[in-house]
Amino acid sequence: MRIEIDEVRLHFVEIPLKTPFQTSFGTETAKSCWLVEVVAEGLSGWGETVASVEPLYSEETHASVYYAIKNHLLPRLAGVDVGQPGDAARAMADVRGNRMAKAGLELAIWDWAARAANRPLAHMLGGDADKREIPVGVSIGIQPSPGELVRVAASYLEEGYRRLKIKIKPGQDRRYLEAVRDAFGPSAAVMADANSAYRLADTEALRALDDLDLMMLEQPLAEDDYVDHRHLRGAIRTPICLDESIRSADDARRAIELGAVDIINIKVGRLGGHTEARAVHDRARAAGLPVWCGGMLETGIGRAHNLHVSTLPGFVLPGDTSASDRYFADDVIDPPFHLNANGTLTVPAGPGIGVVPDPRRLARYRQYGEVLDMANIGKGGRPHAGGTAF
Ligand code: OSB
Ligand code: MG
Repeated sequence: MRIEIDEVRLHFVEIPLKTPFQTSFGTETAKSCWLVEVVAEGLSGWGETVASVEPLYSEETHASVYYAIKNHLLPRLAGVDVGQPGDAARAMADVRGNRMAKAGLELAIWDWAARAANRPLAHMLGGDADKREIPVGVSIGIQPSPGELVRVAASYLEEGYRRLKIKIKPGQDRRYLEAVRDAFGPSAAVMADANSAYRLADTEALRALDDLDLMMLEQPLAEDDYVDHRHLRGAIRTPICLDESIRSADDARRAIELGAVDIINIKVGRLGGHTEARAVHDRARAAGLPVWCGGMLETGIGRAHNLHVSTLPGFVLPGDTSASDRYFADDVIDPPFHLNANGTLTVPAGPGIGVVPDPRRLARYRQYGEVLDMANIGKGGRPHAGGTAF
Protein backbone atom coordinates (compact mmCIF):
# COMPACT_ATOMS: atom_id res chain seq x y z
CA MET A 1 0.00 0.00 0.00
CA ARG A 2 1.28 3.45 -0.90
CA ILE A 3 0.40 6.19 1.56
CA GLU A 4 1.34 9.81 2.00
CA ILE A 5 0.40 11.86 5.05
CA ASP A 6 -2.00 14.75 4.29
CA GLU A 7 -1.78 16.60 7.59
CA VAL A 8 -0.55 16.22 11.13
CA ARG A 9 -2.50 17.59 14.09
CA LEU A 10 -0.55 18.23 17.27
CA HIS A 11 -2.61 18.25 20.48
CA PHE A 12 -0.81 19.40 23.62
CA VAL A 13 -2.68 18.00 26.62
CA GLU A 14 -2.24 18.33 30.35
CA ILE A 15 -4.07 16.04 32.77
CA PRO A 16 -3.77 16.29 36.56
CA LEU A 17 -2.16 13.28 38.24
CA LYS A 18 -4.16 11.86 41.17
CA THR A 19 -1.04 11.94 43.32
CA PRO A 20 2.36 13.58 42.67
CA PHE A 21 4.97 11.23 41.19
CA GLN A 22 8.46 11.65 42.65
CA THR A 23 11.60 10.15 41.14
CA SER A 24 15.27 10.72 41.93
CA PHE A 25 15.24 13.58 39.40
CA GLY A 26 12.05 15.44 40.29
CA THR A 27 8.34 15.51 41.09
CA GLU A 28 5.48 15.68 38.59
CA THR A 29 1.97 16.75 39.56
CA ALA A 30 0.42 16.64 36.09
CA LYS A 31 0.94 14.58 32.96
CA SER A 32 1.53 16.66 29.86
CA CYS A 33 2.36 15.44 26.38
CA TRP A 34 1.78 15.89 22.68
CA LEU A 35 -0.84 13.63 21.20
CA VAL A 36 0.10 13.27 17.55
CA GLU A 37 -2.68 12.71 15.02
CA VAL A 38 -1.58 11.72 11.52
CA VAL A 39 -4.26 12.13 8.87
CA ALA A 40 -4.21 10.45 5.45
CA GLU A 41 -7.09 9.53 3.16
CA GLY A 42 -9.51 10.84 5.77
CA LEU A 43 -8.29 8.33 8.37
CA SER A 44 -6.48 9.31 11.61
CA GLY A 45 -3.71 7.42 13.38
CA TRP A 46 -2.72 8.33 16.95
CA GLY A 47 0.63 8.53 18.72
CA GLU A 48 1.92 10.10 21.94
CA THR A 49 5.23 11.64 22.95
CA VAL A 50 6.90 10.90 26.31
CA ALA A 51 9.04 14.02 26.74
CA SER A 52 8.49 16.21 29.80
CA VAL A 53 8.49 19.91 30.64
CA GLU A 54 12.10 19.74 31.83
CA PRO A 55 14.99 17.75 30.30
CA LEU A 56 15.58 15.55 33.37
CA TYR A 57 14.79 11.99 32.29
CA SER A 58 16.32 12.70 28.87
CA GLU A 59 17.42 15.76 26.88
CA GLU A 60 14.06 16.06 25.17
CA THR A 61 11.28 18.45 26.23
CA HIS A 62 7.83 19.36 24.92
CA ALA A 63 9.42 22.34 23.18
CA SER A 64 12.19 20.30 21.54
CA VAL A 65 9.67 17.69 20.39
CA TYR A 66 7.48 20.38 18.84
CA TYR A 67 10.44 22.01 17.13
CA ALA A 68 11.85 18.71 15.82
CA ILE A 69 8.52 17.46 14.49
CA LYS A 70 7.73 20.70 12.72
CA ASN A 71 11.11 21.63 11.33
CA HIS A 72 13.07 18.43 10.88
CA LEU A 73 10.86 15.35 10.91
CA LEU A 74 7.79 16.38 8.91
CA PRO A 75 9.92 17.74 6.04
CA ARG A 76 11.37 14.23 5.77
CA LEU A 77 7.91 12.65 5.61
CA ALA A 78 6.29 15.12 3.19
CA GLY A 79 5.56 13.45 -0.14
CA VAL A 80 7.11 10.19 1.09
CA ASP A 81 5.39 6.82 0.96
CA VAL A 82 5.09 5.56 4.56
CA GLY A 83 2.75 2.68 3.75
CA GLN A 84 5.05 -0.11 4.96
CA PRO A 85 6.21 -0.68 8.53
CA GLY A 86 9.64 0.87 8.97
CA ASP A 87 9.25 3.39 6.11
CA ALA A 88 8.76 6.35 8.46
CA ALA A 89 11.63 5.35 10.75
CA ARG A 90 13.92 5.05 7.72
CA ALA A 91 12.84 8.44 6.35
CA MET A 92 13.68 10.08 9.73
CA ALA A 93 16.81 8.01 10.41
CA ASP A 94 19.41 10.66 9.52
CA VAL A 95 18.10 13.01 12.25
CA ARG A 96 20.21 12.42 15.34
CA GLY A 97 18.53 11.85 18.70
CA ASN A 98 15.09 13.45 19.06
CA ARG A 99 13.78 9.94 19.58
CA MET A 100 10.73 10.97 21.56
CA ALA A 101 9.71 13.32 18.77
CA LYS A 102 10.23 10.57 16.19
CA ALA A 103 8.21 8.14 18.29
CA GLY A 104 5.18 10.44 18.39
CA LEU A 105 4.99 10.35 14.59
CA GLU A 106 6.11 6.75 14.18
CA LEU A 107 3.49 5.41 16.58
CA ALA A 108 0.75 7.40 14.87
CA ILE A 109 1.81 6.05 11.47
CA TRP A 110 1.81 2.44 12.75
CA ASP A 111 -1.66 2.97 14.19
CA TRP A 112 -2.79 4.48 10.89
CA ALA A 113 -1.40 1.58 8.87
CA ALA A 114 -2.97 -1.03 11.15
CA ARG A 115 -6.33 0.75 11.00
CA ALA A 116 -6.12 0.98 7.20
CA ALA A 117 -5.37 -2.76 7.04
CA ASN A 118 -8.23 -3.39 9.52
CA ARG A 119 -5.88 -5.33 11.80
CA PRO A 120 -4.94 -4.93 15.46
CA LEU A 121 -1.54 -3.27 15.82
CA ALA A 122 -0.31 -6.31 17.80
CA HIS A 123 -0.72 -8.47 14.67
CA MET A 124 1.10 -5.96 12.48
CA LEU A 125 3.99 -5.92 14.96
CA GLY A 126 4.23 -9.71 14.88
CA GLY A 127 2.86 -10.17 18.40
CA ASP A 128 1.37 -13.35 19.78
CA ALA A 129 -2.34 -13.34 18.83
CA ASP A 130 -3.23 -15.41 21.91
CA LYS A 131 -1.61 -12.92 24.29
CA ARG A 132 -4.73 -10.85 25.03
CA GLU A 133 -4.00 -10.10 28.69
CA ILE A 134 -0.75 -8.41 29.70
CA PRO A 135 0.51 -8.94 33.28
CA VAL A 136 1.27 -5.58 34.86
CA GLY A 137 2.92 -4.09 37.91
CA VAL A 138 2.94 -0.60 39.32
CA SER A 139 5.71 1.99 39.64
CA ILE A 140 5.61 3.77 43.00
CA GLY A 141 7.26 7.16 43.40
CA ILE A 142 9.48 8.10 46.33
CA GLN A 143 7.26 8.43 49.45
CA PRO A 144 7.73 10.62 52.53
CA SER A 145 8.51 7.62 54.77
CA PRO A 146 8.92 3.82 54.64
CA GLY A 147 5.60 3.50 56.48
CA GLU A 148 3.79 5.56 53.87
CA LEU A 149 5.41 3.50 51.10
CA VAL A 150 4.13 0.28 52.68
CA ARG A 151 0.61 1.76 52.94
CA VAL A 152 0.60 2.80 49.26
CA ALA A 153 2.11 -0.52 48.14
CA ALA A 154 -0.47 -2.50 50.11
CA SER A 155 -3.32 -0.73 48.34
CA TYR A 156 -1.85 -1.57 44.92
CA LEU A 157 -1.30 -5.23 45.87
CA GLU A 158 -4.88 -5.30 47.11
CA GLU A 159 -6.03 -4.06 43.69
CA GLY A 160 -4.18 -6.96 42.07
CA TYR A 161 -0.94 -5.51 40.69
CA ARG A 162 1.59 -8.28 40.16
CA ARG A 163 4.80 -6.54 41.10
CA LEU A 164 5.98 -3.42 42.84
CA LYS A 165 8.60 -1.09 41.42
CA ILE A 166 9.93 1.24 44.08
CA LYS A 167 11.70 4.45 43.12
CA ILE A 168 14.88 5.00 45.12
CA LYS A 169 17.72 7.50 45.47
CA PRO A 170 20.75 7.73 47.75
CA GLY A 171 19.54 8.05 51.34
CA GLN A 172 16.05 6.78 50.47
CA ASP A 173 16.79 3.22 49.44
CA ARG A 174 17.56 0.34 51.79
CA ARG A 175 15.16 1.36 54.62
CA TYR A 176 12.29 1.78 52.18
CA LEU A 177 12.88 -1.49 50.32
CA GLU A 178 13.39 -3.41 53.54
CA ALA A 179 10.07 -2.11 54.90
CA VAL A 180 8.34 -3.40 51.74
CA ARG A 181 10.08 -6.78 51.94
CA ASP A 182 9.19 -7.12 55.64
CA ALA A 183 5.57 -6.13 55.04
CA PHE A 184 4.85 -8.41 52.08
CA GLY A 185 7.22 -11.33 52.59
CA PRO A 186 9.79 -13.18 50.49
CA SER A 187 7.44 -14.09 47.63
CA ALA A 188 6.36 -10.50 46.79
CA ALA A 189 7.75 -9.40 43.42
CA VAL A 190 9.69 -6.23 44.27
CA MET A 191 12.19 -4.25 42.23
CA ALA A 192 13.80 -0.81 42.47
CA ASP A 193 14.39 2.01 39.95
CA ALA A 194 17.12 4.60 40.66
CA ASN A 195 16.84 6.70 37.48
CA SER A 196 20.65 7.15 37.33
CA ALA A 197 20.97 8.52 40.88
CA TYR A 198 24.05 6.48 41.89
CA ARG A 199 27.72 6.35 40.87
CA LEU A 200 30.10 3.40 40.88
CA ALA A 201 31.51 4.79 44.16
CA ASP A 202 28.11 3.90 45.71
CA THR A 203 28.66 0.17 45.06
CA GLU A 204 28.58 -0.64 48.80
CA ALA A 205 25.15 0.97 49.24
CA LEU A 206 23.83 -1.06 46.29
CA ARG A 207 25.47 -4.29 47.45
CA ALA A 208 23.62 -3.73 50.73
CA LEU A 209 20.40 -4.44 48.79
CA ASP A 210 21.55 -7.94 47.76
CA ASP A 211 19.82 -9.76 50.62
CA LEU A 212 16.44 -8.20 49.76
CA ASP A 213 16.12 -10.47 46.71
CA LEU A 214 14.94 -7.75 44.38
CA MET A 215 13.83 -8.93 40.93
CA MET A 216 16.14 -6.29 39.46
CA LEU A 217 17.69 -2.87 39.99
CA GLU A 218 16.72 -0.49 37.17
CA GLN A 219 19.15 2.11 35.85
CA PRO A 220 21.37 2.61 38.90
CA LEU A 221 24.13 4.58 37.07
CA ALA A 222 24.50 7.23 34.39
CA GLU A 223 22.68 6.68 31.12
CA ASP A 224 25.85 6.72 28.98
CA ASP A 225 27.92 4.57 31.30
CA TYR A 226 27.90 0.96 30.12
CA VAL A 227 31.37 0.35 31.53
CA ASP A 228 30.44 1.22 35.11
CA HIS A 229 27.20 -0.74 34.83
CA ARG A 230 29.35 -3.71 33.87
CA HIS A 231 31.59 -3.18 36.93
CA LEU A 232 28.57 -2.81 39.20
CA ARG A 233 26.94 -5.91 37.72
CA GLY A 234 30.04 -7.91 38.64
CA ALA A 235 29.96 -6.56 42.21
CA ILE A 236 26.30 -7.09 43.24
CA ARG A 237 23.87 -10.02 43.07
CA THR A 238 20.73 -8.09 42.05
CA PRO A 239 20.17 -8.30 38.26
CA ILE A 240 20.70 -5.02 36.40
CA CYS A 241 17.92 -3.64 34.19
CA LEU A 242 18.65 -0.73 31.84
CA ASP A 243 16.10 1.95 30.91
CA GLU A 244 17.63 5.37 30.08
CA SER A 245 20.84 3.71 28.79
CA ILE A 246 19.09 1.91 25.95
CA ARG A 247 18.17 4.42 23.27
CA SER A 248 18.50 2.11 20.25
CA ALA A 249 19.09 -1.49 19.19
CA ASP A 250 22.75 -0.61 18.82
CA ASP A 251 22.85 0.55 22.46
CA ALA A 252 21.31 -2.79 23.41
CA ARG A 253 24.06 -4.57 21.47
CA ARG A 254 26.77 -2.57 23.22
CA ALA A 255 25.35 -3.18 26.69
CA ILE A 256 24.86 -6.89 26.02
CA GLU A 257 28.31 -7.41 24.48
CA LEU A 258 29.94 -5.63 27.40
CA GLY A 259 28.06 -7.71 29.94
CA ALA A 260 26.51 -4.59 31.46
CA VAL A 261 22.87 -5.71 31.55
CA ASP A 262 20.57 -8.61 32.53
CA ILE A 263 17.14 -7.25 31.59
CA ILE A 264 15.93 -4.44 29.31
CA ASN A 265 13.06 -2.01 29.93
CA ILE A 266 11.53 -1.25 26.53
CA LYS A 267 9.74 2.07 26.09
CA VAL A 268 8.57 2.74 22.56
CA GLY A 269 8.55 6.47 23.31
CA ARG A 270 12.20 6.52 24.44
CA LEU A 271 13.40 4.38 21.52
CA GLY A 272 11.89 6.37 18.65
CA GLY A 273 8.91 4.12 17.99
CA HIS A 274 7.81 0.56 17.32
CA THR A 275 10.40 -0.23 14.65
CA GLU A 276 13.36 0.41 16.96
CA ALA A 277 11.57 -1.09 19.98
CA ARG A 278 11.06 -4.30 18.06
CA ALA A 279 14.72 -4.32 17.05
CA VAL A 280 15.73 -3.99 20.73
CA HIS A 281 13.31 -6.78 21.61
CA ASP A 282 14.77 -9.03 18.91
CA ARG A 283 18.36 -8.40 20.01
CA ALA A 284 17.58 -9.04 23.67
CA ARG A 285 15.71 -12.20 22.76
CA ALA A 286 18.55 -13.50 20.60
CA ALA A 287 20.90 -12.97 23.56
CA GLY A 288 18.49 -14.66 25.98
CA LEU A 289 17.66 -11.48 27.94
CA PRO A 290 14.08 -10.94 29.16
CA VAL A 291 12.42 -7.61 28.41
CA TRP A 292 9.39 -5.80 29.81
CA CYS A 293 7.41 -2.75 28.85
CA GLY A 294 8.19 0.43 30.78
CA GLY A 295 5.98 3.47 30.99
CA MET A 296 6.11 7.26 31.19
CA LEU A 297 2.73 7.87 32.85
CA GLU A 298 1.16 7.80 29.38
CA THR A 299 -2.44 8.67 28.59
CA GLY A 300 -4.62 5.93 27.15
CA ILE A 301 -3.12 6.49 23.69
CA GLY A 302 0.48 5.73 24.66
CA ARG A 303 -0.75 3.03 27.03
CA ALA A 304 -2.56 1.26 24.18
CA HIS A 305 0.65 1.29 22.10
CA ASN A 306 2.50 -0.18 25.11
CA LEU A 307 -0.01 -3.01 25.45
CA HIS A 308 0.20 -3.92 21.76
CA VAL A 309 4.01 -4.09 21.77
CA SER A 310 3.87 -6.21 24.94
CA THR A 311 2.37 -9.07 22.90
CA LEU A 312 5.81 -9.74 21.38
CA PRO A 313 7.18 -13.01 22.76
CA GLY A 314 10.22 -11.60 24.60
CA PHE A 315 8.04 -9.52 26.97
CA VAL A 316 8.05 -12.11 29.74
CA LEU A 317 8.07 -9.88 32.85
CA PRO A 318 5.20 -7.68 34.15
CA GLY A 319 5.24 -4.16 32.68
CA ASP A 320 4.74 -0.68 34.17
CA THR A 321 1.57 -0.32 32.07
CA SER A 322 -0.85 0.22 34.97
CA ALA A 323 -4.57 0.98 34.70
CA SER A 324 -5.76 4.53 33.89
CA ASP A 325 -7.08 5.08 37.43
CA ARG A 326 -3.60 4.60 38.89
CA TYR A 327 -2.70 7.94 37.27
CA PHE A 328 -5.79 10.01 36.40
CA ALA A 329 -9.30 10.69 37.60
CA ASP A 330 -10.10 10.94 33.87
CA ASP A 331 -8.10 9.51 30.95
CA VAL A 332 -8.37 10.95 27.41
CA ILE A 333 -9.90 7.68 26.26
CA ASP A 334 -13.34 6.47 27.30
CA PRO A 335 -13.67 3.83 28.60
CA PRO A 336 -10.30 3.96 30.38
CA PHE A 337 -8.00 0.97 30.95
CA HIS A 338 -9.07 -1.23 33.88
CA LEU A 339 -7.00 -3.69 35.90
CA ASN A 340 -8.43 -7.19 35.52
CA ALA A 341 -8.80 -9.26 38.69
CA ASN A 342 -5.83 -11.41 37.61
CA GLY A 343 -3.47 -8.40 37.52
CA THR A 344 -3.55 -7.89 33.76
CA LEU A 345 -4.62 -5.23 31.29
CA THR A 346 -6.49 -6.36 28.18
CA VAL A 347 -5.00 -5.46 24.79
CA PRO A 348 -7.71 -3.40 23.06
CA ALA A 349 -9.19 -5.26 20.10
CA GLY A 350 -8.27 -3.67 16.78
CA PRO A 351 -8.18 -2.14 14.31
CA GLY A 352 -4.99 -0.25 15.06
CA ILE A 353 -4.39 0.45 18.75
CA GLY A 354 -8.13 -0.03 19.30
CA VAL A 355 -8.75 3.27 21.11
CA VAL A 356 -9.08 6.96 20.14
CA PRO A 357 -9.28 10.06 22.32
CA ASP A 358 -12.79 10.91 23.49
CA PRO A 359 -13.50 14.27 21.76
CA ARG A 360 -14.98 15.88 24.90
CA ARG A 361 -12.10 14.84 27.09
CA LEU A 362 -9.57 15.87 24.47
CA ALA A 363 -11.20 19.30 24.34
CA ARG A 364 -11.17 19.49 28.15
CA TYR A 365 -7.47 18.68 28.54
CA ARG A 366 -6.04 20.24 25.38
CA GLN A 367 -4.07 23.43 26.05
CA TYR A 368 -2.94 24.01 22.50
CA GLY A 369 -3.51 22.51 19.07
CA GLU A 370 -1.85 23.02 15.70
CA VAL A 371 -2.56 21.57 12.30
CA LEU A 372 0.36 21.13 9.91
CA ASP A 373 -0.60 20.77 6.26
CA MET A 374 2.02 18.55 4.61
CA ALA A 375 1.66 20.49 1.36
CA ASN A 376 3.11 23.54 3.15
CA ILE A 377 5.97 21.83 4.94
CA GLY A 378 9.34 23.02 3.66
CA LYS A 379 11.99 20.48 2.70
CA GLY A 380 15.41 20.30 4.28
CA GLY A 381 14.54 21.23 7.86
CA ARG A 382 14.07 24.94 7.29
CA PRO A 383 13.06 26.53 10.56
CA HIS A 384 9.58 27.88 11.18
CA ALA A 385 7.62 25.75 8.74
CA GLY A 386 4.06 27.02 8.70
CA GLY A 387 1.26 25.74 10.88
CA THR A 388 -2.14 26.94 11.96
CA ALA A 389 -3.15 27.00 15.61
CA PHE A 390 -6.60 25.70 16.51
O1 OSB B 1 12.09 5.50 34.92
O2 OSB B 1 10.55 4.19 34.37
C1 OSB B 1 10.91 5.32 34.68
C2 OSB B 1 7.88 7.65 34.87
C3 OSB B 1 8.42 8.81 34.34
C4 OSB B 1 9.74 8.83 33.97
C5 OSB B 1 10.54 7.69 34.13
C6 OSB B 1 10.00 6.52 34.63
C7 OSB B 1 8.67 6.51 35.05
C8 OSB B 1 8.03 5.38 35.68
C9 OSB B 1 6.52 5.30 35.59
O3 OSB B 1 8.62 4.55 36.35
C10 OSB B 1 6.02 4.08 34.93
C11 OSB B 1 4.56 4.23 34.61
O4 OSB B 1 3.73 3.91 35.46
O5 OSB B 1 4.22 4.71 33.50
MG1 MG C 1 13.04 3.66 34.75
